[in-house]
Formats: sequence, C-alpha cells, structure tokens
Amino acid sequence: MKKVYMCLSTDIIHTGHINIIKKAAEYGEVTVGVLSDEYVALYETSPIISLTERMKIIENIKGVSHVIVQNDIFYDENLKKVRPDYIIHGDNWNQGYQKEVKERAARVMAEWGGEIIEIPYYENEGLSLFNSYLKDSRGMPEQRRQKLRQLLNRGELVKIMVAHDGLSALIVEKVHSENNGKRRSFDGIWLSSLCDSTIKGKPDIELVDLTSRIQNLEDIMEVTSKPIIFDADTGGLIEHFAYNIKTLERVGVSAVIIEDKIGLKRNSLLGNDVEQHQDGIENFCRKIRTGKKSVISSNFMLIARVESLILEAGMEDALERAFAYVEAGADGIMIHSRKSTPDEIFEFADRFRSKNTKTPLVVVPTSYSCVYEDQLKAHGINIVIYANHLLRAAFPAMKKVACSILENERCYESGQDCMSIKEILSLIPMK
Ligand code: SPV
Ligand code: MG
Repeated sequence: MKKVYMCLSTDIIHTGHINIIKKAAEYGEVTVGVLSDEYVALYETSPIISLTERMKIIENIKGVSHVIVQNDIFYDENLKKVRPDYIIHGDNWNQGYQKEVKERAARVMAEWGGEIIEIPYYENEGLSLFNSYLKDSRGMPEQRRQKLRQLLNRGELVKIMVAHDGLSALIVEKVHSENNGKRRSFDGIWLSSLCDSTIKGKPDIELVDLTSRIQNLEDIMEVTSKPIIFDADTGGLIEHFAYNIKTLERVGVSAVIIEDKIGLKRNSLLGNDVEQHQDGIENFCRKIRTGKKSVISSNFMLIARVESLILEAGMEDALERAFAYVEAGADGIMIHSRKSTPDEIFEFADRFRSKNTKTPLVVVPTSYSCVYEDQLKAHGINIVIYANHLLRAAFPAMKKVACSILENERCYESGQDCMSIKEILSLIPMK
C-alpha cells in the first residue's frame, strides 16, 4: 500500500479537513503530522486545545492510520522518517510563507521520487463564514488575554513592541523575520504613556486622559489580534483606579502595568533629574489589592512596576517592594532601569528568582539596549517590551522628507525615502 503524508495544524476540524483526509485515503495509508503548539502559535494563533488532545481527535477520524507530531513548519524531518509516496495538500500553499514550505517539501520528496498532490481548496459559504468568525474572534478581549497567559506558560521570552496608532499596530501585528529558517514575530503590543503623549505633543505626566488613550487603543484593537499591555502610569487615585481598571478590562486590554510613583509622575528615563516621588509600599499594595478586586477575568493581568532603581532607592528597596507587590496580588513585576548596561537588572532578576520562580518579570531595555533577548531569558525574565522604537523611528523619517521638500522646492527627491502609493494602498482595505 502506498504511503500518504499530510500536515494538520488546526484544533477546529471542519468539513474542509474531512474532505482532504478522505481524498488522501484514496491514495493510500495516511499519516497525519500534527503541528506542535509552538508552531501553530507562531504562524496562526495559539491553539485552544493542547497538542495531545488535537492528536487524539485526529487519530479518530476515518481514513487516518497514523498520527505523529510535526515539530517544525517545514515537513523535512517527518518526510525523511515516513518516506511517503505522496504528500496531500490544498492548492492554497503557493504564496506567502507556505510557498517555501511547499518548495522544501518538493525537494525532499524528489530524493525518493515522491509526489505532491494538490487538492482544490475546499470552500463553501458556511466555511467562509466560519473562517471569518474564527479570524475575528482572535481579536476578542478574552482570546487576547488567554493568548498572553499561554505565551507566558510556554516559557519563551514574550516579545512586546510599542504601537502608537492603527498603522504602527499593523506593523507589530504583521511584521516577521526569517533567521536561519526560524520565523520570529512580536507577541503583543505595548500602549506606552510616553508615545501616547508624544503623538499629541504633550508631556508624559498623565496629562493625556484615559478617554483619549482608549480611543487610540480602540484604533489599535480594530486592526490587530495580539495581546495588549497597557501602560497605566501610576493608576491615579486608588478610588479612580478601581473604576479605570474595570474600563480597561472591558475594552479589551490583556495586562495593565502600574508604576509605584505618586503625585506628578514624570517619565522614568528622566529619573531623579526631575522631581518625582515613589509611593509608600503599603499604599501601593492597597492599589494593587483594589485593582485585583475590581477585575473579573482570571486571565487579565495586573503588573506592578518597581521604580526603585530609577529613583536610586537601591536594590534592597526594589526587592522588598517586588515581594510585597506579589504578596498583594500582582500578577507580574516590571523592573525598570535607566543605566546603560543591564547589570542591575540581572542582579535584581537573579535575586528575585532565587525566592520566586513563578511570577513573570517584565523589562524595558531602552537605556541598556545592548542586551540580547537570550541574556534576558537566561536571567529568568519573561517579557521584554520595546517601548518607544516605532515612534522614534517615524519622527526622523518624516522630518527628513519634510526638509527634502523644502530644500528642493518639489517632492521628487523625497520619493526615494517614501513608500510607494501602491504599497501604502495595499496596507489598508480597499473598501
Ligand atoms: C512608556 O513607554 O511610557 C514607559 C516606559 O513607561 S519608559 O518611557 O521607559 O518609562
Ligand atoms: Mg509610561
């Protein structure tokens, strides 16, 4: 009997999948490679059910003889193991990242004269509706929150990139890099108080109010599906925070970070060069407890941000606060620094981890930008936030083009620094 191989990543089986399995079984004995959670999350969205359960479901579908794990988006390893006569796939893998998957599979199959059989992509009205429902549901608040929890549970470093409007959010949602065959993309979006203030030309002192920041958040949520971490500054008065955190939960934020400052807060990177004060431990713990009591979703995260290193209150103070905030119910600790090397962050993380192995640690390496993600991971850090880079990149690019038009008294020369109109139109929906 001929051997047939196919790969399935989905955790929701529909008639399209049944159709392709049926076709595959006509060619011979079917082995299904079930894509591991890591790769489903990387290329589609985190699976709702685990790999083991997905395998059990697929094992019991008529026409499937064997089920194995596929540990990579590329089929190579499993193909060499199974040496199938045929690969069965829908005819929808001739574009995007799938094109390379197909080409590599074809090269491996050629080693023993195997063949790729393409089945016309199965579609009907119900299925299209179902797929579009599935796509939209990924952007729903609870799905985003669950995804952040899943990413943290996977134990990989979670990479969060700032977005300051819908367009920059589209970049964070879609951009990816391919390094030595490993695809990398951002896991979520940071709503920065600095950037939300800067785009309005205002200081980062909690002046841009929550209503206006939520409008920006809505624009970002409308075009994305990734988890959202919201910089809620100090959280304001405890009495106000009790309401504001509910609002943030309701509008779809996945995690909120509040910093332990009180009074007129200034941007952390200004440190003690300006007047700003740290809250008392007990008072800030009360804010954390109030916040935790106000939210409903168990997936929603309230992360406490320790400013002791920023305000030069010392390592002991930073650690004492971090442990107290966890005790008060914080779901994570963000430790911030404005040093140009990561040494104090590493020391904090190592000492924190020696007593607490579970609570997620968050860092923002703006000033110690030389640090590599692997180093952060090695010190037990779970989330890295690139807090302002897209806005800082946009400003010089816009300024250069504006100056070029003034200097040349026409816009021709600036064209080389601008995206083509065709490209920009392809970014936004046609209707
Ligand atoms: C922000 O992005 O607004 C932050 C991080 O709070 S920092 O600017 O480094 O304080
Ligand atoms: Mg901020």
